[in-house]
Amino acid sequence: MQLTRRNFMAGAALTLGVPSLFAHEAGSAPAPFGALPSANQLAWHRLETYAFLHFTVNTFTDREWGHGDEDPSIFHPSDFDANAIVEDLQRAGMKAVILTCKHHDGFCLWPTATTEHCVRNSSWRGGKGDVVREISEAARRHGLKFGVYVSPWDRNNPHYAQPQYLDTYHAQIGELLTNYGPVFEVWFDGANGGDGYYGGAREKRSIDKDYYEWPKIFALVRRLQPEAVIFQEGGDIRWVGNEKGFAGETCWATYSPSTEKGDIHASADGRDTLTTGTRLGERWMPAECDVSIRPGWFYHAQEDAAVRTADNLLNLYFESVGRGASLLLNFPPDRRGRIGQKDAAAAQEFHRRLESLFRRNLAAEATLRCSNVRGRSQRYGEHALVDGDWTTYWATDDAVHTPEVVAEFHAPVDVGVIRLREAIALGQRIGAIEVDAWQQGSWSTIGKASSIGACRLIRLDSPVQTQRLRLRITDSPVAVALSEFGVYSAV
Ligand code: FUL
Repeated sequence: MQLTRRNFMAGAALTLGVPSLFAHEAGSAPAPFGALPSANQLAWHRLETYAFLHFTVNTFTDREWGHGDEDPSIFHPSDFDANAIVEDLQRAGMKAVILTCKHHDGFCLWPTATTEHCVRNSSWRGGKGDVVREISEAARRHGLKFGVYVSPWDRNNPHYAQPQYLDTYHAQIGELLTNYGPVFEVWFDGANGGDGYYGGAREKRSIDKDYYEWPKIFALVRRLQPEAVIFQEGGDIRWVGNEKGFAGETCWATYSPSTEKGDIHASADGRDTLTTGTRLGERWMPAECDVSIRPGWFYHAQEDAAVRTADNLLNLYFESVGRGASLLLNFPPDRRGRIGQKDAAAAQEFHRRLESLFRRNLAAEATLRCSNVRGRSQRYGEHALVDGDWTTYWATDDAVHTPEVVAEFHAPVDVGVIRLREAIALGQRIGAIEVDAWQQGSWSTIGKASSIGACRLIRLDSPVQTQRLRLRITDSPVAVALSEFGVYSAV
């Protein structure tokens, strides 16, 4: 007899007998486990892919880090068009955009009251332009969220490394978080290289880690933009430990900030705990993978031939979003103030391929059988695994930690990618899973993973043809709460 979802539930009720030992659990959700995400972090998890825009005087000097002595008049994009930029990002599937409102050189892309080193003194639009306004408004018009990057290190300011600079810096943050509408993320860079122009002093200045008064800055962000997440040590989102676009194969959203003092951003690559997170860590602090579509963060004509391909971007996606982190993909506008055609085309093709991959969840057309359903309640049944809703989930009874789900397809299917999402509002519960395919009369394991969290993608080296797939939770300290079981054909 073919089991349908409905008669499986009836069957389960019969075999388990009534009343169940766990009848009291029928209506109650599993208790939350470990560190939990805030509402801001939950909203942030939904974005998955969003863009960085690195744009400033460096675009015109061909540098990555401006010294701080640039003449503001050199900022002169010939054809700046915020709508065109945001439309390119939208076609690339980007859900938000973070603009470098001030990079290390100190030049402000908005007409700030805090310094003359800003767009007001540029030749662009006769000094009347405001890049922050135009990008933030274009983003809102196109349904993308807007975020700000505002570098703590300022190689232009004469008072940098002295207490006086802090008033300026905090006021700059205040302006950006007051005058440009809702901000979803505030990005505080950790780079502090030392030497700079500093109002003509041209010397090396160093600071200690408490210099910026982070508690004061965090309080300012919380007051002015209560829905924003903060990217910075001790904030809401952690750096993934490299700028190559990958999270660890195991990457927990939970993290125990290191007791080690110093600048976590100072190392270029592979800071292990940042990359993998901490199982059962004390805070929910998921990883963000910042990476550029070109070798540099800013536009350099000589890198026109080195734009990532759609294939390469897909790999980044599987190694970031597919491991529970986010992909913050940088697009450097060129001297026109536009995203290059090659960059836009590669990113658009990347998005098109992702859309076609995830268009059809084969598991939604299969008959699903779960080995256990919490309190045998319809509410926690297998249908929640395929309804596309992140808030509903299949859950097990408290005593059941290693359940399984079998998907029976109506005809053989080619399985290329599997997507799992935990109901993360209840914490990161699952420790490990395995996936088996029914082949020639027995089960063979085709995939394994450790951390699941908001998203885990298992990409098979080559598609596996099968009519029956089994997901086994092999390690969980508590009842399972899984929101999605997605089965997709290859990209
Ligand atoms: C780094 C900076 O030094 C780079 O210039 C860039 O802004 C990158 C996103 O962060 O720390």
